[in-house]
Amino acid sequence: MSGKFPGCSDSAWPEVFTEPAMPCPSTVKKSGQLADHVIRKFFEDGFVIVEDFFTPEELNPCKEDIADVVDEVANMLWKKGKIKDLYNDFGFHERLVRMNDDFPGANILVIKTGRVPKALKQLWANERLLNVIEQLIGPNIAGNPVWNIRAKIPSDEDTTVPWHQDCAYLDNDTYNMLIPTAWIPFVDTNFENGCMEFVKGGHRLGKVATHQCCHGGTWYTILEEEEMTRTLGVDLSKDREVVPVPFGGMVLFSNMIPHRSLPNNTSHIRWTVDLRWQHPDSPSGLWGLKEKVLMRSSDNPDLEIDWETFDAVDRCEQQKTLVTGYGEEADDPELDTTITGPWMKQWEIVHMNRHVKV
Ligand SMILES: O=C(O)CCC(=O)C(=O)O
Repeated sequence: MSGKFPGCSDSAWPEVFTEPAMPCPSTVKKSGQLADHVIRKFFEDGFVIVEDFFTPEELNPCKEDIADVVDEVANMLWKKGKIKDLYNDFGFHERLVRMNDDFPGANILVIKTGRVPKALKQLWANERLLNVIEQLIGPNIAGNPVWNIRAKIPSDEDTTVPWHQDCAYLDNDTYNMLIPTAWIPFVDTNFENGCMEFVKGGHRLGKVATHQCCHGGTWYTILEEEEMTRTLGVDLSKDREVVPVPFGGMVLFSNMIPHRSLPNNTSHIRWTVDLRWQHPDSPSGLWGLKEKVLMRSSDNPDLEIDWETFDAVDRCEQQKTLVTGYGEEADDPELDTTITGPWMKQWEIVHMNRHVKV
């Protein structure tokens, strides 16, 4: 970590692997910063829950922007005769469920949204949130290009994500980096509506277990429990933890920690976003397909975030270019509900479906 935390020579905390050593506690107090024991828990367990962080004023505009994305998809599907109604009477928690009943995969079209809505940009670069990220990776911060709006509709295989380490979706030049995620819900999340489950300490060896592709009818990688236990030295009978997070809270987690999300057994959508950050001098992990976006620079306190350049590249479109021939062709690209990407070449294909069909 030399040079990444200027002025910090404290070696009291062991380096686990190259980047992810816990930085020295900040001597400068900034708004939003978490207590040292919370930061320590992130490094020790691989994740930490922060129950009360965001105000409704910070989260509600994101809900409004997401509702606008749903509205755009609804109007597109309606014009093409794919849904029976615009379902305007249904709100944030249900409209997409109705759309999905008529056109399965409507929620994937929302997930594939290429540009970051304005309020999500504000959330991603939120001053207090960046002060927390600074506690994890230091004062120079970029947004990693992997971000997702997750519309987990009830009983939906496509949004029930099996065990994985996030690094399994990234190029192996990121394997010695810390890329923390903030998983931020727009509803109270719990066991019933499909919150996350983590395997405590699974990041500590700094290893990436062998994943496979693709799970069920989805584009997700698979980390088998036996492989996780063997390679990451975890004991699933005691290390797993289901992590409910209320509206206003978040869970911060490491790119090395094994985790999954549970099924949504309610009648409402579990809306969340996951946002990632990294050191700006390190690779972006997307095989050169899309670059990170600089958010904070210790040399330039007046930095303006260049969202225009970031928005100009659609990650889902770019990902396809490295796996040509993968995924079923859609007659109409606007109705394409497949997701393909380079991780499909990184891991053995043990199961074919419409996303990987070659
Ligand atoms: O939100 C989910 O359902 C899964 C999120 C996840 O696995 C991730 O952000 O890496």
